[in-house]
Amino acid sequence: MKMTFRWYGDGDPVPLDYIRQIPGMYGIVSAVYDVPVGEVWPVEKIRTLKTKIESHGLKFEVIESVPVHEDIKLGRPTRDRLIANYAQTVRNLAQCGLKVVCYNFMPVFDWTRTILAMKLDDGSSTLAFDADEVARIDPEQGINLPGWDTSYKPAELKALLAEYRGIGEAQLWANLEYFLKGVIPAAQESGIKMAIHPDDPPRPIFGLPRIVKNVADLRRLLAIVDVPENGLTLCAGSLGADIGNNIVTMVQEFAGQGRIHFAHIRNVKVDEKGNFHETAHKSDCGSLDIAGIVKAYYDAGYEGYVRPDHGRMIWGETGKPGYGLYDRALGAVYINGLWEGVAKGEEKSAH
Ligand code: DNO
Repeated sequence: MKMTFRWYGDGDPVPLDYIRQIPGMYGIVSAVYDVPVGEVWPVEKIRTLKTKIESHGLKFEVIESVPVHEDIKLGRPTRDRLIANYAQTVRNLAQCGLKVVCYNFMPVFDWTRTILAMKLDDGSSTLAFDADEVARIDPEQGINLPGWDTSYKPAELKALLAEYRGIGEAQLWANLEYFLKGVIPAAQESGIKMAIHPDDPPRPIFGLPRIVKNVADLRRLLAIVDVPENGLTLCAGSLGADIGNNIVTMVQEFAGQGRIHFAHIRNVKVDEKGNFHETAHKSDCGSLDIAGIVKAYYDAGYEGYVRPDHGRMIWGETGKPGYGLYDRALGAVYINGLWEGVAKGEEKSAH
């Protein structure tokens, strides 16, 4: 297991030098942020980013994310050019020594929360999702949630939502298949592992189809192109927001098959109605068995990348919601501790 930390580039308030001081930190997960979605990431830009990260004593082997253009998800005629660009970006990343590309196939919007700073009893604040609040929103009237992509004008958003309603899950699957068949060969040739991130939360919202949300979806995805380069970012917190998802058995199955290339580990407190909030990583802070998840990775002989996922805001820190330094650093150290505990336990029982 290689421990990594997400960093948003020069605008990130968390300095690389601080990340380096987290014990056991191997590398940075980042992206080129100033190339428009759908265009090729130039080799020079990737190199500049890599040189910068490495000059701080950290490796740069994982991209999160190369975004998938909406036209690809919608299956519009422009998709062939966009998929060819994506494949070229994959080759350029390989040329610069990158190993894993995380991406998602969520229509219109990435992760969704209704509040970015819910107060917890201990005075920390965290990201949360209130299912009733989402149900009350009429997307036709515009969506105004924290973190929501405001680049869409209300009329544009309305048209896009209507287009996706026409598409539904079956066509979205077909469009994902078309994308994978275009991109995975480039990944195979160049030695990149593609790692899809599941939907967050793992259920349809605002009438938008969502297709990467449970074990059946993950199996279906992997079967489309059944090679190791077509793999997963197994995000415990995203999938864990559905109490029907058992993350430990998912790790056992998919890490066992060598199909998880990137592990996102975080905890969430979930109720039956689908409301949830993010918690500290420690197992008893939330609903997920983080110790069991880490052990499952260990038992599967997992050698891929892992990162602590969102953290709460603690100790007066302000910054990008979910992506402060302190609580994520605690998460990284906790995960490393769990790993070492399992490893040492195994050594002992072997003697
Ligand atoms: C949220 C992240 C996601 C993730 C993308 C991957 O904090 O886990 O935004 O980076 O879905 O494409």
